[in-house]
Amino acid sequence: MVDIKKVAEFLNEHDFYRILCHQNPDGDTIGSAFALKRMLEMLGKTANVCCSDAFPPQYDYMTRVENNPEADYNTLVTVDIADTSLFGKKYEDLKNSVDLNIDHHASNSNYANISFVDSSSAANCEIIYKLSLELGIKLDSYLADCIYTGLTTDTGCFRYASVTAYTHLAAMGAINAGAHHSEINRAMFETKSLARINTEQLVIGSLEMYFESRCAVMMLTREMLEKTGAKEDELEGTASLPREIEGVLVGALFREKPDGTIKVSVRTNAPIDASRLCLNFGGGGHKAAAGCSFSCDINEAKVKFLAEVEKILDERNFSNR
Ligand SMILES: [Mn+2]
Repeated sequence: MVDIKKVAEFLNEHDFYRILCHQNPDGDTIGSAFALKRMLEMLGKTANVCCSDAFPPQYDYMTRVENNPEADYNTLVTVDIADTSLFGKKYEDLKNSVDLNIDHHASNSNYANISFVDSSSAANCEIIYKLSLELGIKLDSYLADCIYTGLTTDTGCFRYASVTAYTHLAAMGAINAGAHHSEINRAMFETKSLARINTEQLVIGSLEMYFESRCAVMMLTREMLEKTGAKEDELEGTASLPREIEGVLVGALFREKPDGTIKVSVRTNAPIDASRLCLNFGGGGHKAAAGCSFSCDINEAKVKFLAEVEKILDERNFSNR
C-alpha cells in the first residue's frame, strides 16, 4: 500500500478525473466523491462524479453542483468501494481500469492500480480530510459539509466503536471550516419520511421474542413495503430496531427481497458474535453487525436461524439464566 503523500502526489500529477461512488450510495461515498471533486477543482483540474444509482435527495446539498457523469476522463478514482462487485450494473465494466482506490474497509480486495486503504479510519471521509491537509487545501464550508457528512453517517453520529480521536479531530477541522453539523445530523438521524415511519410501525408490530427475551425477531415483508410505499434508500437503519430492546443479545430483521430471497440482518450485543452466527448460513460481517441470506420461505428461514441462535445462547451458559 502507498502512503498518503503518494496519493497526494498522484492527484497533483494527473488530470481529467472520474470519481466513482459505490452502488446504493451513502453519505460517506457521496461525501468522499464530491469533496475530492471540489478539491481537485481547487487544484485547477477537471473532475466529475458518477454512480450506478441515483443520489438520494437528502444529500442534495452535496450533489447539486455542476457535474457531468458521462464526461470523458483519463483518471479513474474510486472512493469508499471495497470491491468491484459494488460498482453497480452501470459501471461494472470499469472493474479492470481503476487507477486509484481510496478506501477504509479492511476487506478491500486491492482491485486498483494504486490502493490507499486505511482500515483504522472510521469513515472514508477521514482519509479525504487527511488528503486535504496533505494537498494544502483550505476547507470551505461545502468541503466541510461533505467531509462532516461522511464522518457522521459512517459512525452513527460518532457512536460506533470504530470512532477514534482522529475522527473527532477531522470533525473539528470540518466544524472550524463551517460545517453545518447540527443541520446535517438532524437531517441524517432525526428525519424520516412518513412512509418510513409507517413501515417501522408494521415492522415493530411483527416483533417476536425468543429464548427468555434474549433474541428479538422482526419481519419486513414485500407486502409491508407495498402498503407503505417506502423505498430501499428509506430503510437504512431499520435493521437495528430489534437490538434496541433492553436485554436483547441477538436482534434479527428478516427481510423479503424483491426476488423472493430472505435477507437476515443481524445485530448483536457482546458477547454474541454476529458474524460467527451468520457464517453458519454462508453469510458474514462484523462482530456486532452481520447478515446472511436464505432462499426459502420466510418462516422456514426463521426456524433454521432460531435453531442456531438457541445453540449459541446455550453454549454461552449465561449466569443470569
Ligand atoms: Mn464508508
